[in-house]
This record gives sequence, structure tokens and C-alpha cells, in this order.
Amino acid sequence: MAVIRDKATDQMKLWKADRSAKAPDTLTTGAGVPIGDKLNEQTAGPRGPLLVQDVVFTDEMAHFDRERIPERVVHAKGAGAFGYFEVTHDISRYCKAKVFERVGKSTPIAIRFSTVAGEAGSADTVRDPRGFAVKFYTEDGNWDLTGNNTPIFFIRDALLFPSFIHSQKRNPQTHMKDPDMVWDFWSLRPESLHQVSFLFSDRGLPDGFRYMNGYGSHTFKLINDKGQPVYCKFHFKTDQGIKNLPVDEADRLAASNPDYAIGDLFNAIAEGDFPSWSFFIQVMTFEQAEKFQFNPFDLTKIWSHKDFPLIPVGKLVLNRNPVNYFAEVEQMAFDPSNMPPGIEPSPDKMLQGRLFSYPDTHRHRLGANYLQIPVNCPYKARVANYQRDGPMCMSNNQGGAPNYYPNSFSAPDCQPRYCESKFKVSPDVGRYNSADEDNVTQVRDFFTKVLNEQERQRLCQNMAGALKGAQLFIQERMVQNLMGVHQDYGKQVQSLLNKYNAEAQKNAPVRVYSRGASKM
Ligand code: HDE
Repeated sequence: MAVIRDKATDQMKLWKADRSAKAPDTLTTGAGVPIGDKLNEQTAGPRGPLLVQDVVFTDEMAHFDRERIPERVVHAKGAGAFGYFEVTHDISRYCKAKVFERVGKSTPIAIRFSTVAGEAGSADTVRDPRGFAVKFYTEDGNWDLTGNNTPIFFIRDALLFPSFIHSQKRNPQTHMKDPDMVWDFWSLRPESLHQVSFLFSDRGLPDGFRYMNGYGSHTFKLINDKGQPVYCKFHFKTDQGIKNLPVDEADRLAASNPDYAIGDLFNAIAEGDFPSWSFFIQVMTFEQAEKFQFNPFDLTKIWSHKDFPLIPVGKLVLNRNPVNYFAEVEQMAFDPSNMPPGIEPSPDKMLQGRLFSYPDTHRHRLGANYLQIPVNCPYKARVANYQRDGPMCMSNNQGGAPNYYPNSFSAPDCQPRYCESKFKVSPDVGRYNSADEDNVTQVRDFFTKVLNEQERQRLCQNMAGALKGAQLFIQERMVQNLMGVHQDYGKQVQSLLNKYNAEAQKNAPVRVYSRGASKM
């Protein structure tokens, strides 16, 4: 029986079929010079040595030597696709952004889904949040809504992010993932309880990228054409329905098919089964924000849907696979500070930190002219400014237009109608400790009201199964934090840990160290 092959597996065959009758192109060097022989080095005699004049060899090898660019410092493994966003409901009373201009308006988009902590070659089906980053190519420039598949995050102060990520990545000496580091950080920072509980619930293992929601997560600001602002949150609800993987299936796939999620997305789009998401906003007025029971800009908390109902806005559809992965996905650069007029940041300290971090990392990873790379280029708008030169300038560098401002030569000028909205800030500058801003109420709601009994049990099993790898004092501190959420949560995890710890004790190998050997 013939092996059933999907479109991703058959990519080479399909590419060839697409060219049908066409003869192969003439093989060339990078400079376009035709090549006569690409299988044999140019050597003095059949046994060598190689000649320096063999530019067919040096051209090939020198480029190969430079193929890798730095992988993303987080979210290194991912899949990309393209499609459109269409407005289905009018929200112009809240927002003047062109992307929401009128019902029926369609805007081209690029998307990248990802895991967070693994490297570029890591498995797709591990327990981890998933990145859900959307680039809208609008007439007023790109809007990058760079979110996750969770409406919350582990921390609420951006200064902690590098340490948080270090704790989830590799041990500085062993270069292994280290449960002590992971749980030490989480247990020392109880504001992570909400996201950690979400992560160890069923939703921590989404079945590929099509069956999960996306969230802008932060609070943003929308401005209408009268200059009136409201706060807002963004939600993408999957039209495919939520589907998660059982733990054993996710483990099996991680070993047998580590590119499961990338393949699933590619094949669905290649088969014309275009995934889509419905897009909603939640809106909070400035007056409501003033009186709100907690900080509405705290990324570890959600806004209740009952108090702030979802308002339908539009639909996101993915209908094109990348033509080339490196060009269109690896080089994709998302930047939360890319916001067109009508969309602005809230004071959320995490969002504010991200406004700096993303363009900064892109200048390192892709270079100062990364916005000229076609996938990042705001091609629906016209870039006109005074930035010039830099490595890998691929445009005409804005030709003969003046390169200084102000000038007297009719060069690009500001339009006051695009000024950001004004807002008042008066408090004292300081480093405000936000560690203890009600880290438990919403986690308790999640544990008692959102999850059913079986889901609660699975959460506790998943968590204990991972926490057991950490030292006892870290386990104890984590359980104390869970007790603060709900006695049942703490007790269930503790009793599972007791079992695991007893088994580990029984099965512990007797280690004999020779003299002088390290006991680390
Ligand atoms: Fe990111 N994050 N992040 N992040 N993040 C990056 O940017 C960062 C955060 C998210 O598919 C990096 O290009 C800081 C929250 C996604 O290319 C980096 C903070 C959310 C992606 C970075 C956060 C995200 C990234 C690494 C705390 C959800 C992948 C490479 C203040 C709302 C985008 C890169 C893609 C990637 C920094 C927290 C989502 C280093 C400093 C919260 C989806 O710039």
C-alpha cells in the first residue's frame, strides 16, 4: 500500500509539478555568473590541492558559513502564515484606526505562532505558552499585535523579564533545563500563580496552532476621531474550537514528530482548509479604570467578561503559506510599538518595557534596516523620513530627498492630526513594589469556577509532575503559595508530591564518588 503523504511532506514534488514543462534554470553564482560544474572542486590534478581561483567553491562556502542569524532570544521555534483581517462590526465610535474604518474593510496580515522557551529546533508539543503575533499591513503603517494564547502573563514588571526567561531556559553550567531554576523563580514571585495555573491546565498543551485563542493580553488605548480615548483589550477566538493534547500524546509527538504544529498549519492552508479567528475587544472607560477594584493595567489579571463584555469586531483568516521560511518567517520582526493612529499604549509596565525591547532585539538580530526586509516592510503605507544608510540598505534610500529636518525643500512634513492623545501623569517617580497586588483572587476563581473537577485534578497532576523535579524547599514554598489560592489546590499538589518524593527516595541510586571528583 502506498504511504499517504501530506502536502508538507510532498513540498518538493509539488514545487516541481508547479514548474511542469519549464526547463531548469541555469545554475549561477551569487553574482549571477553561469556555472559549468557544481559537483567538483577546481584542483591541480585529481587529488588536489584546491585553487584559490575556484570562486564557484568560495562563493558557495562563504555564503554557507554565514547562513545563521541569531535565533529569537525567546519564541525561537515557530510557524508563519499570511491572510487578511476583515471588519464585520463597526467600532469607529471607539477607534479611528484605518484598519477598523468600515464594515467589509479587508487588511492584509502576517502571523507567526511560536513556543516560548525552546530553541529553534525544539519540539512543538511541549507545555509552554504559545506566541500569537499578528502584523496588520495598514495604510497608516504596520500594527503589530504581538500576543500569546493566554490573556495573562507570569510577571507584571518588565524589569523581571530577563531573569524570568533565564530561569526557564538552560542552566548556566550544565546547559540543561533546570526545575530548580524554573520553580525557584515562580515560587518567589507569586504574581506568576495565575499564568502558571493556566499553563499546567489542559490549555498548556494546545493541539497545534489552529485550535487555540489569541490575546493582545495587555491593556491598550483606543482613540476615536474626536480624540476621545478608552482602554481596551484584544481577543482572537478560534473558529476551529479549542482543542488540547493529552499529556501522553503530546509527549509521544514531541519525540516522533517535533514539527507537529508547523506541519498541521501548513497542511491545513495548503489543503484550502483556511483557519480563522473571530476578533473582539473589551472596552473600559477612563472613569471605570479610575474606580476599578484592581490595577486595570496589571498583566497578571483579566477583565471579567461579565463586567466588560466582548464586542465583536472582525475576522482573521489565514489563506497563504510562506513561499520561503527564512525570508518570510525567520526574518519576520514583530514590534508592539508599531501602532497606527487610533491605537496607543496604556501605562501597563510590561507593555512599556516591550516597546523598547522588540525594536532593540531586531536591530541586533536583523540589522538596522530590518524594516526594509519585504515581510516587515509597511508596504500599504509610504515610508518617508530622515533615516538613511546603514548596513544592507535595500531600497533607493529615499533618493535625492533632503536627509535633514526641518528643511526648506518640500520634504516630508508632520501632520498635527496624527499627534498622540494627551494624558495626565502626576505621581512621584519611584521604583514601586508591585509583588503583592492580590496574586490569588483570580487564580482562585480559575481553580474553583473555570475548571471542573477532572480539569482540577489534571492541573494538580501536571503541576506536581513537573514540580517534583525541584528541591524540597522550593516544592514547599510553591505549595504554600497554592494553599494561599485554595486549600484543595495546595493539598492535592502536596499529596502527589509526597507520593513522588517517596518513590524517588526508594529508587534513588547509591552514588559513590571517587576521591577528588566533584560532588555537584
Ligand atoms: Fe515577548 N519578546 N517579551 N512577550 N514575545 C520577544 O522579540 C519581551 C511578552 C511575544 O513571532 C522577543 O523578536 C519582553 C508578553 C511573542 O517573532 C523579545 C517582555 C507577550 C514573541 C521579547 C515580553 C509576549 C515575543 C524575542 C516583558 C504576550 C514572538 C525575539 C516586558 C503578550 C514574536 C523577538 C515572533 C518575542 C521581549 C513579554 C509575546 C526579546 C522584554 C507579555 C509572541 O524582544
